[in-house]
Amino acid sequence: MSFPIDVSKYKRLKLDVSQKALSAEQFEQLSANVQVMRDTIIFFSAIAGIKGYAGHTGGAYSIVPEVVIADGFINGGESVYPILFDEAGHRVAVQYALLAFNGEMPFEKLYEYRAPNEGLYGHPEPNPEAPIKFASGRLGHMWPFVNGVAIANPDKAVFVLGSDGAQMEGNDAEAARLAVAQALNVKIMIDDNNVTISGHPWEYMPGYDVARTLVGHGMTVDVGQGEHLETMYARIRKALAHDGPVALVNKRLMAPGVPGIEGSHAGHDVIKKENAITYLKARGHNEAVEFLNQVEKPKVSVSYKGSSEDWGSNRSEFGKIVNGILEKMPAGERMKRVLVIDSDLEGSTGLKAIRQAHPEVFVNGGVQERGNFSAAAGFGFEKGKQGIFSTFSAFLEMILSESTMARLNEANVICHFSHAGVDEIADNTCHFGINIFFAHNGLQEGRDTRLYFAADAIQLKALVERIWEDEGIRFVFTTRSKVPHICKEDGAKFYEGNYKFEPGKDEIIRKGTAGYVVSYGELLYRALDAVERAREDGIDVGLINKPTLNVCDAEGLKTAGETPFVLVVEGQNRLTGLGIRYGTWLLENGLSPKYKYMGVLRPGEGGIQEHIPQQGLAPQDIYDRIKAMAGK
Ligand SMILES: Cc1ncc(C[n+]2csc(CCOP(=O)(O)OP(=O)(O)O)c2C)c(N)n1
Repeated sequence: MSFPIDVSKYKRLKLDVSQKALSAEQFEQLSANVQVMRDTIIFFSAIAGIKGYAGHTGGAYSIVPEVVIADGFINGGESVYPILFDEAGHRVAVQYALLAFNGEMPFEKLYEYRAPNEGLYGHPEPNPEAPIKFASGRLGHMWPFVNGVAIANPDKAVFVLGSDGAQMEGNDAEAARLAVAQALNVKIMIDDNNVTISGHPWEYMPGYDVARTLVGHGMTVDVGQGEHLETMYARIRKALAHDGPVALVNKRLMAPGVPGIEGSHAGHDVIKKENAITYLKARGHNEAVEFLNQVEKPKVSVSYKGSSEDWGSNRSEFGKIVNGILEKMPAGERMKRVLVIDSDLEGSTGLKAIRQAHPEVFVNGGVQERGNFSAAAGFGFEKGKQGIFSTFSAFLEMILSESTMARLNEANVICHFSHAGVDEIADNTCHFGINIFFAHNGLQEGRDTRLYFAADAIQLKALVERIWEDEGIRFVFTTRSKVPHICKEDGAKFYEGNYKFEPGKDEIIRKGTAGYVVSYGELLYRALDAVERAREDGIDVGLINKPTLNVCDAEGLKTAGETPFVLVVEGQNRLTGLGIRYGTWLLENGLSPKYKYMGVLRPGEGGIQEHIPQQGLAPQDIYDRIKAMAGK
């Protein structure tokens, strides 16, 4: 089937900075281009949604006018750096659309948005399959980088696509100051739609004003209507004609004109099939509707030896567990003792349940992890009080310096970092939470900083309840993916009943004599599957769970280290994870079994459950390694 939207209506514009207004013909073409590109984005992002790859429609759809105009100036041969950098990388669908419309990629490739091994990743990442020319995806990281591009290319203007969400990050304030002080020729076009993931900034962050903030930094700021194409053209042209940094603040609703998501934070995510169909039908794209009706979600059902058939979502459980603890506190005590700060990801990190049940302790802190972490830590400055901070594990890399200062201030914080590892990280490499051991940066003789990673939801409950009253910084990790429950040899759930979590203690899941696999988190049940199969094959290999990641348990170490081999299996970066430490512990303790460690090795290649096998961490890979180490 050929591409079901008539894309031939799109004609790339050639724009000229000396032309103050669009001709009637140019205006017509611009309008047609905007419409057909928007229809295309709705169509192909909906495919990813139906397939279960998630994604983002509204932001990409919204910024099409400025993308098409800026691209027209590049095509017109103006002195503009030929990349439309985007600080809000989740809007990558517009970049893929532009590649197709500019003939750099076949339109049919768009069907593969966020699919595994196709190069159309959840955020921009340069790769041979989709010729994206920059990487983005962590908010607040692009403008500072673009400043350097502008310094390196003093004869060119450099565009950045901005968003009101990304502008909350402190980095953007720094970037604005540098751009102003150095008179950099950066043109930032900000989609100021009053929508981020968990709501409307004007409601949850009253006082925040993108334009006034930038004026405060000394930027030349031009506020206008994002949906008014003539003035959008005139404003971009004027910004290009101006020597120095300019911010165009473009006001518009989220996903203007899209039924079901216009103006709503639901528009941030991928469009639902029903809404896409209503939209496409209204524009006469019947073939596209037919196409969507035929797309199916790939079915996957797997079960793992040694684990339960039922699965739990640890990241969602976290909120419920905290609620359970809060409920046991006298109501008047809660606000005095606990502060929960979300960084615009409450729906993903489980904090939403806390906001709903206990709004009195909850703050929506917006997209500003560093400040939010420190505020949580500052709340926990006094004994008996504690802050709870949460975001994705990928962004742990952002708060390291703050955690050092929080430790020196003897602050009490529980940090829930969800989306650890790579499992089901559809957002791809920039969202991999693989450097969680960076949090292990205190001093051996200083205050404890503990890293905890439960293997299933039952263990998580025991763990959080146990460490709640501890002091200092406690990092609790969960995954995006669900996990089954770990079972005993008789099939009963391992962590049910009288189980008590003991910080620092390794746990023997299966006893062995031939060697041991040491694992934790989302790799434990996979390792268990491999261990069970190896045992069936006559290799008496054992399995240890290491839920306290950064403490050497001498007893657990001895149990494993006195057997012929030890294999560490983890979903963390092989260069920074447990594997690089465990070998040292063995040697330090006079133990010298054969030693290997498996972890995350390479950038992602999209998809959902494909990530773990792509890293060579599937049960079969673990099984093969066990066999090799056992000499079988
Ligand atoms: C450093 C960092 N923190 C958090 C996120 C998760 N995140 C992705 S988009 C987003 C906010 C979206 O708001 P905005 O950028 O204005 O985009 P829109 O909702 O308009 O699409 C957040 C919190 C991220 N990608 N990077």
